[in-house]
Amino acid sequence: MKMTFRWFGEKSDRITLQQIKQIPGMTGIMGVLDEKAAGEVWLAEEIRAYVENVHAAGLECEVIESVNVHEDIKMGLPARDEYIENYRATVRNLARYGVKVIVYNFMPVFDWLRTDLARVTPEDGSNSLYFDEADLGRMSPLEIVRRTAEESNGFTLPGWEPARLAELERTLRQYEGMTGDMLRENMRYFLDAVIPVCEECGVKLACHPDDPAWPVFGLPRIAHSQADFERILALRESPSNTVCLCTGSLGSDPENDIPAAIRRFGRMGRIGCLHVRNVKYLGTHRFREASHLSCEGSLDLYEIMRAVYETCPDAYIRPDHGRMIWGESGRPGYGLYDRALGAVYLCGLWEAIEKGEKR
Ligand SMILES: [Mn+2]
Repeated sequence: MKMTFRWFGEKSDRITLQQIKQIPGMTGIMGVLDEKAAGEVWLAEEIRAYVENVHAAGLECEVIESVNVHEDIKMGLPARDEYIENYRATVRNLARYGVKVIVYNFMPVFDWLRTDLARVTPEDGSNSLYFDEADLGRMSPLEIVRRTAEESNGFTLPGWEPARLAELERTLRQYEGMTGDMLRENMRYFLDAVIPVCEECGVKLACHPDDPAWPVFGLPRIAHSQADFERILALRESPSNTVCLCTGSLGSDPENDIPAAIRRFGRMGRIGCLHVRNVKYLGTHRFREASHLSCEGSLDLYEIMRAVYETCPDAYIRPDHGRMIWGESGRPGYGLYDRALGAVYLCGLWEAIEKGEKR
């Protein structure tokens, strides 16, 4: 297991590489070039500068996240071929600088969605990301984008800066009538073009689940259950076509058995990396993000780490979203303190599992 930490880069992350390096057990980052728009080529020079910076801090940079898929690819529009060509170029450039896993998602229009980015937990005064389908039902897509921008300390929903709201309406209209099967065929087209390049470069492409794990605003979504991922992996049989197993995203639906999904895809050799965090169920389609500890959420983190240990022990892992504690403010879900606590807890579980096994 390689413990890593998400880092957004010097320009858009207040957390420094040195702070990350000081977290016990930390070996590397899961990086992102935050200023790149979907569809743009990540240039070799930009990647080199980023990776060298990470290496200089004594950390590895073998996983890159959010190489976002342009909406035209998901919609199957004629311009997709040009964007796919750009994606292939980005994969080659990342591989040149030692990147082994690239995380993407295939969610139409929205990346993750929450109805409250700073829901206070009355018991201890911390706050965390929260979702309630009933609240979402009262909001239009435009409203939720606007609210997210207002509540997120200057950060916006990925790709939806307030300046692009007019475009959002147009994009939503373009998805009208698209079914899951149609979206899956567009994904197949994308994978058929990109996976061969990944194979050539020794890179794993890892699909992140829908978050939350069900369709929103009537948009099709095809990556929120074990059965969905069986289909995604079957779209192109290749060790490069993998899952980014995000326990909190898949786990937002209590129907998903997370340890079972890890064991299944781990045994297949098809887990590119994992995001590990906990969620607390508060009702139907209603949850908040809890601390990482099993006793504070609804997921069994011990069983999750056991499943990793048993089936994909060399996987890259990062603590996923944390709460805001100790007066910290910053990018919702991505503060320093609670994620650091999460990382150390996961390392502790790992040590206990490993030593227990060797006894
Ligand atoms: Mn995740």
